[in-house]
Amino acid sequence: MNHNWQPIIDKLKSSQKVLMTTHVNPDGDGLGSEMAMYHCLTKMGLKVCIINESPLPDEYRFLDPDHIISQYDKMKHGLLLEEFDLVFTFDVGGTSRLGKIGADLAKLNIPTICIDHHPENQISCDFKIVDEKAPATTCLIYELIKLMCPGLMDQKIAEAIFVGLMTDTGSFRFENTTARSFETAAELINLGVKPAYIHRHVYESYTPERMKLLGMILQRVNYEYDRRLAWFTVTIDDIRQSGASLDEIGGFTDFIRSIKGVEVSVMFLEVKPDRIRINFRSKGKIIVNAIARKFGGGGHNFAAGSTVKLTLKEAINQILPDVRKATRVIVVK
Ligand SMILES: [Mn+2]
Repeated sequence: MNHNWQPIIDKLKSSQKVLMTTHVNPDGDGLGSEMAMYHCLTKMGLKVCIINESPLPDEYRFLDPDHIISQYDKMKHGLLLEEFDLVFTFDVGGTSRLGKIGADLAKLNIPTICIDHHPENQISCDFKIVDEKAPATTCLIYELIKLMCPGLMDQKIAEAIFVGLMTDTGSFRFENTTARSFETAAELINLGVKPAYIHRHVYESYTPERMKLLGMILQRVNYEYDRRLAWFTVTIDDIRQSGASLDEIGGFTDFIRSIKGVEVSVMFLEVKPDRIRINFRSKGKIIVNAIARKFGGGGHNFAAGSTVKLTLKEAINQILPDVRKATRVIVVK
């Protein structure tokens, strides 16, 4: 990978107060990018804040023992935004994915750097490094840090980078896993990363409530096209009944995709009676981000999502036909 980092390095060297943010419902890649850059830039002497639209999910708390990451609150942070002379957005393909903080930042004209790996990244900013071949945004951060300040690399930075690489490749299983992914992982392990420790925090810290909800969902997966398409709903009632919380639902769609024969899995999550989050996961034959884009979302070829202002029934009726159409194409083959 050969990216032109120099304009970004120059910009960083003339900045003092940096704000970092990532997409709504942040994942290991967005959060790992933030924490890796946070540690690097604070070591360089910059003042850095991380403010995200959504709360920090439990399984990533270990990355932030000092509570550096805060959740955006317009009353609390609104006026402070003006004080930053540089903004970083990580792992974000479109401004709407930033939530309210994105809308408020857009009014301020602060120089913005965007580092991402989503195809068809549409975000408008002053400096942009987008590489859809990068398995994770943290791999791009790793490249930047190695170039800009290799001496500052340490175990904490390596851990944050590893978290993004591990989660975005589905623990080195997904289509985006390459020889380079393993080479990077090996370098990070040499810097002190303990993969078992990271894996335990991220994947083995589920609450019994989340597992109860997953159990409920598993009993009523809908299969179509000889089980190639699997879709399911998660209602407000299900969440209440299980005692789980909305931010614990990550991973359900990946889990359903893992069923034998399933090529594509789709989740319809009722966030509110008129607000449905849809997740699409594909094993590799069906491209799903085009469908997500049609409904105001986006993502990667085989992992995408969108949120629509519709009822659950309306969302199913409007979106499922497109998934069926895409599935039919591979049935015919
Ligand atoms: Mn990512």
